[in-house]
Amino acid sequence: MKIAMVCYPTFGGSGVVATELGKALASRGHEIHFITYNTPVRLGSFKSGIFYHEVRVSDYPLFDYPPYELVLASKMVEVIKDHDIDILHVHYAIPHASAAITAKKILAEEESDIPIVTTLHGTDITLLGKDVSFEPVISYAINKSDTVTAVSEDLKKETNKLFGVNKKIEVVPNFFCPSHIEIEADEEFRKCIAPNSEPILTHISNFRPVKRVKDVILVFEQVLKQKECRLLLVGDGPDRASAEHLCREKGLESKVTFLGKVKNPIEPLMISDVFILPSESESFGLAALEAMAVGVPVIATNAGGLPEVVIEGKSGFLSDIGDINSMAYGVQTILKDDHTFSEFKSSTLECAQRFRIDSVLPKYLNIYNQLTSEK
Ligand code: GMT
Repeated sequence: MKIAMVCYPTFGGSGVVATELGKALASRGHEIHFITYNTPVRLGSFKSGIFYHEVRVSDYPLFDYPPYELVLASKMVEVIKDHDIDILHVHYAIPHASAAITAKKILAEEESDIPIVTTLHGTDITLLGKDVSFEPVISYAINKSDTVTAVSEDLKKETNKLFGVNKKIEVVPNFFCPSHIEIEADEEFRKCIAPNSEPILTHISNFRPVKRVKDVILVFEQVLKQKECRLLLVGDGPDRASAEHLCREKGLESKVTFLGKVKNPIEPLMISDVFILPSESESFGLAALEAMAVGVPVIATNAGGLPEVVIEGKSGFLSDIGDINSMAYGVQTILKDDHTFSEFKSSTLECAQRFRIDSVLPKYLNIYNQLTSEK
């Protein structure tokens, strides 16, 4: 099958899921055409069956706001026609789904049809979707897509609540690829972060307000009162400066490492003992799943789709948003003694297994097959 995969090329979860899905499909013999404005971060080196088409926006001086969506729609039409694409799979409602609808209409003028699969990832619904200026376009794009998927039951529920959706949304959860976690922990790296073998608490995100990075630091401060440990913060974004400031204010800077953006989050996760994700909203929490996939238990909030990923008492603990004491207690429980810690590690690994790519990929393939047979 020939699939055009449209996504954001950045570190965000939606781009990561789209890229990994495309790579997994290509390794099973499908032809994948990525359409986006930059090489997707997780694309890696050349692989057979993978093509990348760059969307370039003109910097014509008349444009105060470069018309990305229009150029994207044109690129979709061009790629679909030139490569005889069977399915257009767009990740993230804005502007990808709306551009896909434009492309579909253009092709319909030429008596040709392209089935559209739209995957909703979270912030396109829970943050942008709440902005009334986007609402009509998002509703339209969802309703005109041939199939709509959401990455969790919670996101499906939120989408139905916020928009006038006239179709069934299918839940296809995010996944991890076992081949990507087959790396050794870097002991030198671990030693740099925790020279005396202290447990390492880790957080990975885009440091946006929704991630509540300050809560991570407050939880760490609380845990430190009982147990020597280290904090590893991975990623970058608007709240990084204030997080660094908070660490200095609390005198924690010698025990906290800000790593910045990394291409492969598995490397810091391999040296981590507990992962902390205190988000205010999270449709799924891909970072939590990646931690679980390498046996790192997760302390998360009970927001959004997180309870569908993190299983209370098995792969970690869930707390109310902002409940620092409860989250610190969760960390302390996991790190109580070697036996408890290793029990948690193995039950965490077990909980992650249902999100292996081999269980999730057939769900997307069924959707594609159904749409192409209808076509
Ligand atoms: O978390 C972010 O801010 C990035 C965002 C994105 O669009 O890439 O992540 C969303 O999609 C991920 C992949 O499906 C989910 O795992 C994240 O939970 C979701 N983020 C939020 O809902 C805040």
